[in-house]
Amino acid sequence: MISLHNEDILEVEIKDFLIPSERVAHVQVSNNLEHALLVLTKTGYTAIPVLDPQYKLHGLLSTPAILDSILGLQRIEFEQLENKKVHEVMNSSIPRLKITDRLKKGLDLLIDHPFICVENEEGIFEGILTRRTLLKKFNQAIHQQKKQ
Ligand code: 2BA
Repeated sequence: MISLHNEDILEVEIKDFLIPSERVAHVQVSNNLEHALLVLTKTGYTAIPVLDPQYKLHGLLSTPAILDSILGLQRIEFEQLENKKVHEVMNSSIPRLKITDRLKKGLDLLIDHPFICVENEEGIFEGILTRRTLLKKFNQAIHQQKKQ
């Protein structure tokens, strides 16, 4: 169990733990699904953020959602990929964090999601908070506490 000493960590602002937007793979709302599948496959990630040209966050796109959208009765209809757009398939009801939110809120959301998108007050995408980053932080804190 994480002791009370670690309560301080939970109050830290998440901005210190972000993967910044310039290092996050993303797709644009108006991209076609062929391009999106290429980005997802090349980066190796299961799901990535969907942004517009002003970097506003619109949702998330995953490989399963793309494949489901081109599933015909008998087969996967890959020829549909170039005609369909990202905004038709993305999930737009996603949890979001503000850059000023505390790690505690991130922890709550990361129980059910592998990563959470972080935006500023204007809804501009700032980066993501991942389970990996959070677990690393807790691991460090627990080891530090053991040494004391
Ligand atoms: P997934 O793609 O399902 O990846 C699950 C975990 O597998 C990742 O956990 C990471 O530990 C590892 N992993 C997958 N692809 C990787 C790669 N290309 N390089 C290094 N490690 C990789 P987290 O790091 O906690 O990430 C959680 C989720 O956040 C990922 O789920 C992905 O959907 C998203 N994500 C993470 N970093 C991203 C980035 N730079 N750009 C876009 N999306 C990212």
